[in-house]
Amino acid sequence: MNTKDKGFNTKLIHAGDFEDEFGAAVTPIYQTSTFSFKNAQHGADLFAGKEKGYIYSRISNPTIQVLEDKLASLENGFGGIALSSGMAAVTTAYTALLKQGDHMISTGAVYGPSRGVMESIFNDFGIESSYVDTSNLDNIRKAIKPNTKMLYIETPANPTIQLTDIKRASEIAHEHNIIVVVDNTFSSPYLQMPLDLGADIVLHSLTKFINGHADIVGGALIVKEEALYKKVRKTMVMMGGNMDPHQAYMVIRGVKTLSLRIDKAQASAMKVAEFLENHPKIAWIKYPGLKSFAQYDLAKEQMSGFGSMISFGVKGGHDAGVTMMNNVKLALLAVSLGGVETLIQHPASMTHAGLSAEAREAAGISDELVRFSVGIEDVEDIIADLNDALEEIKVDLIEEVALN
Ligand code: LCS
Repeated sequence: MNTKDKGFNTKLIHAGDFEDEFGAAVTPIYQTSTFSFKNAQHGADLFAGKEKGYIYSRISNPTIQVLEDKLASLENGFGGIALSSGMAAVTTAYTALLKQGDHMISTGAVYGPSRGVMESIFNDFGIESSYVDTSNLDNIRKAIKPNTKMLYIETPANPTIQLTDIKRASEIAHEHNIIVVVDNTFSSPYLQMPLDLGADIVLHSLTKFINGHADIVGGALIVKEEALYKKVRKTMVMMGGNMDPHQAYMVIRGVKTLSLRIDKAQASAMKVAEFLENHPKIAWIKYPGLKSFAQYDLAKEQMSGFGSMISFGVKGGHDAGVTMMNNVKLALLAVSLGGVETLIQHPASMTHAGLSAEAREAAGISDELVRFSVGIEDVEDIIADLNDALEEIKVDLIEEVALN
């Protein structure tokens, strides 16, 4: 079905579909590594690109292609590239766009390993990096060097929920021919469309909102223009970070309910955020939908909804936060996010433990920060769970910290 002029929800269900010879309503899983050629000439023509078709599943596969075409349609890009994980998407983007002697600028508060792999592996290959607070556009301007080739933005950032102005940051980068990559994992295309705002590439950990059911790991890159798409795709094929057909089937299944899940989760997140903001044991909270959120206006400008990720600090600091996490019963104490289950975790000791204490501090990832991913359970139960866990924090613990 051609969904080019159709609405977002129609694209979620039908974009990328092909007509199955048996009329299957759901994309079949082509669980095959290789595809036979009709004859030697056919094989040669496929390799030479003279004919379209499938050769080998690291290069492309019908099930994976449905997902890639669907994601490209949802993000308004020329083409999608599905990968085995979000980190495979990150490292493929770095490898495709940067070579020895190049420099990249990135949001300081990115997902820990997106920064860790740059600083522990790519820097050793002679690629320079500057991690700055990209929420202040002046920091981007100041960090640009003659050899800067990539601006890598994560917005909202994991786990600080800090935003970067995609449109204006892209304008600055493009004045210097710098390619802009936006990690859109926290919003998904339902809430934020980076390519329409000026970015060149969108990155996803599909593990999160897009698949939404905490049952696979996957990643994707969606590229706006054909020439850059071909370059990145070639890198994926050579590096071998491809997705598997069964994994693609699971994501195609999960993404169909993206808007329903996000509508429900973000409505609950607003209520959870209001509850936490008014709770006497909460020291601070960051949620883009709260009027108290420093970048509320930017959130309204570049996002069509505020999402379901919240970060907060408990009075009494790290120890009080640990007491709370040890006492939730409904929320799972687990990393990852964006699934139907509510999750809680502690970035400084978990997702961002690989960063140095200085890098965490500079990025605003304090030891007391607790990250909360609101699921689609009944919001009254989510709030009651938080309330009960906060009850377990004894007031003298809070006072003790205040005295120190
Ligand atoms: N980008 C963002 C914003 C992420 O949150 C993650 C994973 C990745 C990329 C990497 O994707 P993966 O390879 O895991 O599919 N974030 C995680 C987190 O916050 N907890 O566990 C994983």
